[in-house]
Amino acid sequence: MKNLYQRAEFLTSVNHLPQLPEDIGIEVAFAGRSNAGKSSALNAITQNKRLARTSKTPGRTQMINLFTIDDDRRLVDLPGYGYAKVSHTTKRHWQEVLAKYLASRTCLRGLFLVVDIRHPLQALDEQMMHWAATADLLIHVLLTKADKLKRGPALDAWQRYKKQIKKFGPHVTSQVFSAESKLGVEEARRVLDDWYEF
Ligand SMILES: Nc1nc2c(ncn2[C@@H]2O[C@H](COP(=O)(O)OP(=O)(O)O)[C@@H](O)[C@H]2O)c(=O)[nH]1
Ligand SMILES: [Mg+2]
Repeated sequence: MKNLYQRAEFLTSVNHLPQLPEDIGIEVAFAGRSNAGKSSALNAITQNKRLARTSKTPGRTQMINLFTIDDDRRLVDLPGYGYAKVSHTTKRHWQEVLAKYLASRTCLRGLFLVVDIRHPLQALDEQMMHWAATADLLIHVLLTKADKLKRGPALDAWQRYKKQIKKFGPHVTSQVFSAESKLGVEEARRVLDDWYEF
């Protein structure tokens, strides 16, 4: 079957919410700590290595990047959080922008929370999930970099995450993923298909 996300194209980058495109159609946003693997996950899902820039230097994605799938559907790469080397002012700016975006964006259907499967869920991840749950958004947790673990430890980590994320509601889903090995890419696309009503 053809991958519908292959036709994703860069639309725009914005620093402030008023610069966003008109609030219509359906958006799905990817969030996570900087370096968690958001851009790589987007590239794997869209089968486009150059769609979202990936970096070995954490903290580089400091804008909201939007990609169109079609006239009514967009993917959103949110700025990574938790990067120690940015100023307090920058951190506060993005905290406010993320909170406001999740709370006020009407076309936002759901959040893909990208976490490194080797690390426990952190306070800022929980903060994002809390904001998303409060805004009645769908939440899917992508446990990425699973290629870094053997199958057993990866499944153990997934069980631990499931217990931790239960408190954000029974509708929160999660999966094991790897942009490197492409594990779980099809499953992630199926979740998107559902949210985008394809
Ligand atoms: N082994 C492995 N490395 C990954 C994976 N996803 C991302 N990375 C690496 O992790 C680093 C950060 O990835 P990036 O997608 O830029 O993270 P972002 O800051 O969340 O957008 C890069 O060096 C990627 O090559 C994965 O699934 N497996
Ligand atoms: Mg990125």
